[in-house]
Amino acid sequence: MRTEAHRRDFSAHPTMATMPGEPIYITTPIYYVNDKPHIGHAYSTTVCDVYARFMRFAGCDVFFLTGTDEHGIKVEKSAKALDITPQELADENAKTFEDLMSQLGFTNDDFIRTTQPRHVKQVQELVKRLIDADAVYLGEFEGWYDEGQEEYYTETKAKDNNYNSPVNKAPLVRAKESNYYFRLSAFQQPLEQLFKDQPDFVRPQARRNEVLGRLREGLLDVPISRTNFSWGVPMPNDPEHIIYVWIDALMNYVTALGLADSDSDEFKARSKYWPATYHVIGKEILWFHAVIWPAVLIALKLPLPKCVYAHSFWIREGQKMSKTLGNFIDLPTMQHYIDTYSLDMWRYYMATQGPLGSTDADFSSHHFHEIYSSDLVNTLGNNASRVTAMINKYFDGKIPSENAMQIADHDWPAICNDVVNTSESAMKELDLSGSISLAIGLVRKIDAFINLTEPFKLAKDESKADELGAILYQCVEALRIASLLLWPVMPTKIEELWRALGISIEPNTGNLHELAAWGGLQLGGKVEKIALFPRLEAPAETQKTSSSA
Ligand code: ME8
Repeated sequence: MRTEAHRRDFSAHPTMATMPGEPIYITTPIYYVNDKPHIGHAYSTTVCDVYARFMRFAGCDVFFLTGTDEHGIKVEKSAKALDITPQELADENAKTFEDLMSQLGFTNDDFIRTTQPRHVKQVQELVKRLIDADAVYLGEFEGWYDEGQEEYYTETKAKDNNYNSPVNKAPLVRAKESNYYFRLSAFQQPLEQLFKDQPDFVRPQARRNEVLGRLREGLLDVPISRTNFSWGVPMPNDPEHIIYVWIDALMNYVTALGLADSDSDEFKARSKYWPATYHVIGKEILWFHAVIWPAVLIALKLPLPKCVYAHSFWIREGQKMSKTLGNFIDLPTMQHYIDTYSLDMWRYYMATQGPLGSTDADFSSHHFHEIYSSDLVNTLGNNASRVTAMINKYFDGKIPSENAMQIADHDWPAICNDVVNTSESAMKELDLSGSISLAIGLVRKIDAFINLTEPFKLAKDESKADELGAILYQCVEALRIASLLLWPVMPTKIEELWRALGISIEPNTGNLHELAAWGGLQLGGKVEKIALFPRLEAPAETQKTSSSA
């Protein structure tokens, strides 16, 4: 038997893994506008979105940034081929990325474009500060130049091609160029120190080890300007020189906060978010984020991000996705999955099955269908439908009283409290699948509890009405608490569930802890029967795969 005092105990002392109002800044890479959006872009952004929604719900002050990387020779060339200006090309393609953000229900607080004046102005200011700090100097470079490709080759590559262009076979020329260089070599020691002092600076661990290995080989200065194209930000002191696109792009993380423009409204409202909590990126761009970016920040005397999280890649049906194979999961393919299985299932699959660890993840239609059926249809959907149907059948749809009873040794307030805390801690560490599987695990526990206590049998015996009420109250209340933890990944379906449970919740008010306290559902509240996830036929290729397996 449990008393009222026992119940209040749990609501009064939620363990908090996050501080209320704690500023949190999470960023995605900014995406190149010379490509169309695909699953990779959707993935990194989903990871950030689920985290951002959860942390806002938990009461943190979150800023979530994404955007597009619009300068560089590639954009200039593609635009030329299409006979439009680079700005026109950038505008058109940036729009498809912005559309992606709303299509997939992302809650980014801003969308930065590197062609925006606010960014350009601050990049120039930041580069000026680097020059003033003597971290950038004018140097000379000599090498094998491919005039057709407008590209320098290393001695090895030039030799391998008999000093001819691998593309048009014309002889390579020995060319000299003046470039501005960033003094990366001067930051060897501070970077080594950073990796020592902040062991979680790069995650996961395997990626950190890779960076450390390369760092040990020694750092060379890097050119940060070119004169062979014009689509970019000019050097503040020498406008013939265009700032290398990677330096321009990395700076988006601070220009969006107005850090180099202290008169701007952005600076006033957003400077509190720096340093970033997480830069979420793909593993192929780790060197820029784990070595060049912190060195630039040290030179600028700005605090360093807390963590650069480099996830692995989605591959498709066992094969790497590439332009040559033409097997990218592009927008129309994503849309097909969303139309068939719901946007929430798409997000659930991304968040729970994605390559957040150090190995790649295989996207297969077979696996996608399996996860939908096992986790959403047979677990969450089935549980919500069972519980709401029984409350309708036995209690006229009115939430019964818990009758201060503890059934079958299940201390539900303690169980739920523990799940909420561990799920939140996992999310804080960006362990999305860990956090979500704890919530789904709670739903599985409710199912096991129903199987153990057999309310459908008790319903036949009128003298067991109190016990029946207590069981169903505990089921629906635990389901409500699990649903809070699942909202960040499946907002649409969970809001549907909340409507069926007769509750209205505004997650942006940051009251997760208050809501997660046991006893939130009021006696007599009205519950409607709900079917959240329809059972679907396995797709044709899935049937083939399963029968051949
Ligand atoms: O690199 N699986 O932009 P980009 C998972 N503009 N994620 C993938 C992926 C895959 N198969 N393919 C791509 C750039 N991604 C630069 C970034 S940041 C200052 C500048 C994701 O359009 C992953 O996050 O090529 C990767 O880092 C990003 O898309 C690359 O996007």
